[in-house]
Amino acid sequence: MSSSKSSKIFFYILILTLVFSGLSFYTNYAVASNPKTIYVELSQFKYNPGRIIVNKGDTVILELRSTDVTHGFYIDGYNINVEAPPGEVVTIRITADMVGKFKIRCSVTCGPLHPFMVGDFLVEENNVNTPFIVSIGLILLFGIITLIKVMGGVEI
Ligand SMILES: [Cu+2]
Repeated sequence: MSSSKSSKIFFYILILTLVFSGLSFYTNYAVASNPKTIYVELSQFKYNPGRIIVNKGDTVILELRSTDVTHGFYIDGYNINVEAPPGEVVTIRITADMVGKFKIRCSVTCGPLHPFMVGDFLVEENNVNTPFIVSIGLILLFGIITLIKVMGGVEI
């Protein structure tokens, strides 16, 4: 194998790796399909997951649990504001009828960094998980290119 050929293969593997890491970053988010329960952990000073993604029209059930002190769960624009005392599971049901990005905020003063306890509630218009589909497409594309390069030695 010539050094230029192996460096090209290396290049494609590198791209594949980047795509995979981008994909895995994306899957760290909670993506709801209809209907779905999402478990959210509240602690000083964050929500886990910090980003909840649903499709328009979805009914999503959130199970909130605080691991330390009482926190609040307020969704800007969705008229939701509940308190989650430690050790309790607080269940809320949301019908995602408005598309957009809505801030989740802690509505209970829970400590010095309380104002920074925020998250995102994303309601998407489309039914498909576009970044996921694009990532899969890219992986297939680079996989095929790499196969052609390795198997046939064809210059592209
Ligand atoms: Cu808090």
